[in-house]
This record gives sequence, structure tokens and C-alpha cells, in this order.
Amino acid sequence: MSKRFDKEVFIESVKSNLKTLYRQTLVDATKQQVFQAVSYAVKDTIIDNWMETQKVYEEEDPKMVYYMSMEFLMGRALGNNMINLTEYKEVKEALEELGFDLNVIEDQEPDAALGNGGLGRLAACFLDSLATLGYAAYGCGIRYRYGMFKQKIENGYQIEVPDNWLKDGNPFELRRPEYAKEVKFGGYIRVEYDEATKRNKFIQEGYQSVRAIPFDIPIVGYNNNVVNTLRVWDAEAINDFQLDSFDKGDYQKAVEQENLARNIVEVLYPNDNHYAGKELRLKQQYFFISASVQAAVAKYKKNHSDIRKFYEKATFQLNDTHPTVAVAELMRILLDEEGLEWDEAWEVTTKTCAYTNHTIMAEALEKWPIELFSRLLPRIYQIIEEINRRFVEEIQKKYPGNQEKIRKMAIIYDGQVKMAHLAICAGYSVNGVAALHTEILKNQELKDFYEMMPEKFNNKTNGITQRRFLLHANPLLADWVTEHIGDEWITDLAQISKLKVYVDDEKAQQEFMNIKYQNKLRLAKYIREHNGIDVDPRSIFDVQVKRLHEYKRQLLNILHVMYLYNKIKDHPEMPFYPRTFIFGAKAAAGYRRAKLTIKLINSVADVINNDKSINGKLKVVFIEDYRVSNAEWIFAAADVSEQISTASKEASGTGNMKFMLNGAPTLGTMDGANVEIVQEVGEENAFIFGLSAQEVINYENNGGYNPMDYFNNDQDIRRVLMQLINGEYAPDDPERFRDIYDSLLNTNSSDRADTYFILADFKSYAEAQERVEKAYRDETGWARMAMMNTACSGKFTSDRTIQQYVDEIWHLDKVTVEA
Ligand code: 26W
Repeated sequence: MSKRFDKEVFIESVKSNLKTLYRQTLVDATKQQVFQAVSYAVKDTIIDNWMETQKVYEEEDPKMVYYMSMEFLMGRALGNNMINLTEYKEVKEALEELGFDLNVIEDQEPDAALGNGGLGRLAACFLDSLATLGYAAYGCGIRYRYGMFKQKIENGYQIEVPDNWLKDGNPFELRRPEYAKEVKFGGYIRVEYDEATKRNKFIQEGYQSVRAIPFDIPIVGYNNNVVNTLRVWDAEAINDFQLDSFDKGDYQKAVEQENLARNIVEVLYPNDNHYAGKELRLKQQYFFISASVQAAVAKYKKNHSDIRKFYEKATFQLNDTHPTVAVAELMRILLDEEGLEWDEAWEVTTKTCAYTNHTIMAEALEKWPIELFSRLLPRIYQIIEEINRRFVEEIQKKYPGNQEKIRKMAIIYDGQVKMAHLAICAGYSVNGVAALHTEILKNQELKDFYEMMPEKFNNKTNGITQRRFLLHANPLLADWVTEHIGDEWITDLAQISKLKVYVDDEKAQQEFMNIKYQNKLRLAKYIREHNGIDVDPRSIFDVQVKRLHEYKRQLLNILHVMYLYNKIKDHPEMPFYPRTFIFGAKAAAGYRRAKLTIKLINSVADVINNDKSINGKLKVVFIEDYRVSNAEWIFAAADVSEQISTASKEASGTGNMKFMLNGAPTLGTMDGANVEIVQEVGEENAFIFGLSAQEVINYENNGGYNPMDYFNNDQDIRRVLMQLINGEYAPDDPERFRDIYDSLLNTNSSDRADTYFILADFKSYAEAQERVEKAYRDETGWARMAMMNTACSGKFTSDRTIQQYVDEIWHLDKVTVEA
């Protein structure tokens, strides 16, 4: 049972943890040891609620969602757990009494970076909202030994450093060997006729297997005693190395099984939106899916006898196509282990699985070569073949004689297994992640599927948790909001619209902007400590933080900085409001052009930051190792939110929502959720520019875009582009940025030049930036605009998103847990 926070008990618990864990006293303990001791003390409370929650689930037997995801970008747990237990301030005070600063202690915790970017962080926000709203939910994922790499910048280049996040131990996880599952790979399928059941039996032989061991991580709901579970799977060899196996002749196999277990959970693939087709990746997918589906079925069978009704108590949400093999794994278990007929198994499966699409980028689509797939997962492949055979039959029935439809929709075609097609065919729901994105899916990317089964398609605009991204990230603003409208916004963000009555109140404006200023000071200090660069907290903090990708157009941003610098140099007398351009981004390790863009940003920063003649009017900062923990500080300190993707390419974006919540207006294209942000806040409180999604799509379908026109007709653009190849930012190697220049102008690569319409949007972007400057000079006007952004952000809570998933897709039962 959870109890009210008792300071004395807490302090005793920290002390005794230090003693048992490290044989240390408070005076001698390192900060890391104090972090561990505090975490274990907090976990004590959590465990009580966790057990109580599981008990309620046992008794009430609610339907639950299994959120299947290769990625959970959790960030740090300690601060968030204290926030959701509503013990943050109490713990802070207790630690102060002991002479510790809670911020410093929190800083000891490594980020749980088990994700790349948007998709992984969305999964983390969803878990927070599910627990807070009181829904039974499991996150199912992989316990990578190494998460997202740590980024070091050396000589302006990105260096990837392994992230050994578990080296000091993870105080919040719980190893559960009693729930281990076996997962089989490879071998062949022997078919045997079973007289008793009059059915074929499919027996996998000559396979390798690993033992999947679950680690449970508590997901604490806000102030409601609910604790759900994120279950991440570790891999172990099934027979611990047996020396005598050498004699049995399977020494080789024993070694291979050891290696398989070691390799499978070793590292998160650091690709965002890029499918690489690696065999190990498919192994990872099947590994955690097989274990999770087995566990879900076993859990169901504990209290239910009719497996045909599985879907009444469980639903699987597939986070993009990465976990789609769940469809076939559930079929396998129902057919081969539970003895269901095909049609029965198919009914259960198609009432259980639902699919979320997070991208329309063609290079992100997962297509596995048949050879690889059938070798690694022979029985799963057989099942997918049969699903495909029946699906193709259905297509033929609906569109007699139409080969084109089959070519475009079949699950297996052209020697490949297409995971998106499998997910759509088997899922009872297919959703996009923002209104525009879903429309593009329906009318462009998945048009044929939408025509054939329109009832499956729906939109669920993404959201973010205000508990982490306001209450924890921005305590000054959180307190201020609470003082003005009460604290209900913490679990009901729609309430934040009550701030609208203050947007013209002079005192409120001053307070709001003063808080922004304090947060800018906090970030400036971080930048000084981590980058050795002094930034002026009175300058405009213009921020673009997100994964580095061409479609996100960090290049447009830095080219515009180069353009501004030229202007300032040419016209030193010109009025110019000081600006700090802040970037943060990791590039996939193998993405050469993205990495070169990082070098370009840092090279431009070097030149500009060291040019005394511009009197500090411009600064460029690249924040090393952008991740959830430093993101929290960055969002709180931003004046301008750069959301400048090529229209139609960013499915939703969620950073855009975090900036908005923290009072930074959007400078962006009409893409992803920006469209809905503008709808909420009003066009006059955002800075919109660039081609529309439809215009981009038209160019893509019909041609007619020629970046050379812009190069030839616009001096500013030409000058900036020439500076990419004249050594302006690479005196030691003028050819360094040639590839970037070529990508914009030359068609000798396989892609059309300027694939992402940077030159087409350049001028319109520059004009929008001028509007930003003008608006910022008007202090009252800006304060009003910033406050309007916070006040209109209510829609973008993940609580709203999750409630829509529950109402329109999952139909879960709400539970309450008494303290
Ligand atoms: C197979 C390689 C791979 C890896 C990751 C392909 C695709 C991905 C993800 C789908 C990329 C991703 O994170 N997408 C982002 O998802 C967010 C949450 O819905 C959206 O807000 C972003 O717009 C979208 O880019």
C-alpha cells in the first residue's frame, strides 16, 4: 500500500541503501552511489503500488494493450517517477537537508536511450499516459545492452561512442527469470500427420534457440497509484556452455547459440527512417515478438479457457512495421500450439493486431528478401505465404483480372516480404499519426489498401506528456501556470486554455517572459559548460533539435545562417536583432551526407562565432549528444521552434508540441502536426512558409522542379551555394562540402537534384525569419504570442491521443487502484 511521503523514513531508507549496496555512509558516498540509494528508496514506494496494481488487474480482468515496439526512448526515470508519485518537492527538500542538490543527483542517471527519435519517444509518452489514465498496458521491447550511441563532436565531426548505460546497474529494473521464454531460429519444418487430430503437425528441427529473459521496468501513473510495466527482453544462451557437448558433436552449435544470444540484444540499430535489411535486425524483431506473444498468451490462459476469445482481453498495437512478425507468431501459436483451425486463428489474430504507420519515406519501408526470411523463420514464412495466398485471392475476387493491384498490394512479391502489407492485411486498424499524414496515406501511399478496406483507416494525432515536458522540464513555468489556473492541467491539459485570459495582462506577460529568460540562462550555462561557447541570453534562441535527416532540412537552416552572415558583413549598420541558432542532432552512423551536414554546421559556427566584427549579433551552437535529458532544458529555453521539413515528409513531429507547450512559436512548413498546431494557435501566432504538401507531391508526380532556376536567378542563393565549394567554410579543403552542393544542383546522382526542395523554399523561409525578427522586437506582441502557444497546446497531450486510441481502437476498461 502506498503511504504519504515521510521524510524521516525516506532519509533512513537512503542511508540504509547506501550501507547495504555500497557499505558507505552519506559523507563518503559518491554522487552516483547517492543516486542509486535514492532510486532504490523511491522504488520501494513504487513496488507497493506495482503489486497493488497487478492485484487489481487480476481481480478485475480488464482488457489490456500490449504496445509492441523496437524502441522505447525513456530518458531518465528518477525525476519522472518522483514527479508522478507527487514526491518531487519533498525528496528535493529532504536531500537538501542532507546537503545534496537533487538536480545534481538526477544528473547521475544515464538516459535509457532505447530508441532513435520520434517513434521511440512517442512510445514512452504513451506509457506515461496509459498509466496516468488508468489503463492496463504492457510495453514490450528489447533490453539493448547498448542504446543509442553517445555523440562526441571532434574537430566538427560526429564521433559515435558506445552507450554502456547499464554499467552502474539500473535501479528501477526487475529481472524476472520465472517468465523466461524460448525463441527458435532457423532449421527446417518436418510435417507429420497426426492421427489423433487428423491434422498435420509442423515440427521445427535443427534449429538454434535462445532464452528470452524479461526485465520489468515500472511505469508510474500520475498521482493514482497505478504502476504498469515496460517489459524488455534480454537474451541468454539456452544451455549454458557445456564442455561435454564437444564429445556429442554439437560443440559448434553450442558456440553458435552462445553467440546468437550475445549478439541479438547487443545494440539498437541507430537508423531513423532508413531500412538497412540486416539479418540481425530481423532476429531482434522475432526475438522480442515471439517472447512477448508467448507471454501474452500464457497470461491469458492463466485465467481463461477459450483462446478463441483472446482478443476480448488483449490487443497488440504494432509501433510501425518493426513488430509486424507478431501477426504470424500469433497465428503460429494458435495453429500449432493451441490447435485452432486456420479460420479461427485468423479471426483471433485480425481482431488482436492493429498497426500504426509513422512514415511515408520510401527508404524506411521494411521488405525482407524471401531467402533470408524463410531461412531464419521457416514456420513463420510458411504462415505468411498462406496469409498472402488468401489475401491475393481476395484481391482477385474484388478486382478480377487486375494484375496491377496484386503487384502493388501482395504481401510477398518480387522476392520480398513486405511488412507494411502484412500489417495492413492482418490489422483491424491502420492509423496515421497526424491529420495530414493520414490523408496522405489514404490518398497516396496506401491508396489501394484504403480503397479496398477503408474502414480500417483512422487518424490518431500524436501527443506528448506534459508531466515530463512541462512539470519536470520547466518547473518555473509549471509553478506559474498552477498559480494562475490551478494544477488540473497536469492530468487535463485542455485546462491550459484558461491561460488565455492572461495573454494581454502586462504583469503576466512580464512574468512569463522572465521565466523564459531564467530558462535561457540555465541553457546558456549548460552551453558554456558543454561547448565552451558564451551565448547572450537576451538574443533570440532559435532552436532546431531532432534527428539529422535530409527531409528535416537542417541544411536549409544553416544555409540561411550563412545568408544572414553575408548580409551582416555587407551591411554592418543594418539593424539586426541578436540571434543564437541552436542545433542538436544525431546522424545515423552510416549516413554520410547527414554527417557532413553536422560538419558544415560546426564549420559555419567556427567562422561566425570567432568573427569579432559582427559584435556577437550571430552565434551558432551545435549541442553535443542531443537526448531526452538535455532536450528537457532546451525546450524550456527556446524562443523559436524550427519545424522546417519538406511538406508531406514529416509524419507528425512531436518536438513541435514540446516547444509549443513551453511557449515557443513554430517557424515551420505546413507539414505533419504543424498543420494542427497552427489550427489551434492561429496563423498569426506562428511563422509559416514554403511549398504545401500538395505542391510537393505534384512536383514529385509530374516533374517540373528545377533547382538550377533558383541558382541562376537569385544572387543570395547563388552566393551561399558557392560558399559551399570555395573554401569559405573549409579553407583547408575547399572540396569538403562538394557533396552537399552537388545534392542541391546536380542530377548525376540517382535522385533528382534538391530532392527536398531546399532552394524552392529558401526565400520564403528567409522572409518568415524576417517576420520572426520583427515580431520579437515587439516585446508585448511576442509575450502574447508565446503565451498563446502555451495556452493553445491542450490538444497535444498524449493523454488525449491515448484516450482516442482507447475509444476508437482498443476499447480498454479503466481501472482504479486505491492507495
Ligand atoms: C527500419 C528503419 C526505421 C527506423 C525507424 C524506419 C522507420 C523508423 C521510424 C518510423 C522513424 C520515426 O521515428 N518516425 C517518426 O515517428 C514520430 C512518431 O509518430 C513522428 O512524430 C515523426 O514525424 C516520424 O518521423
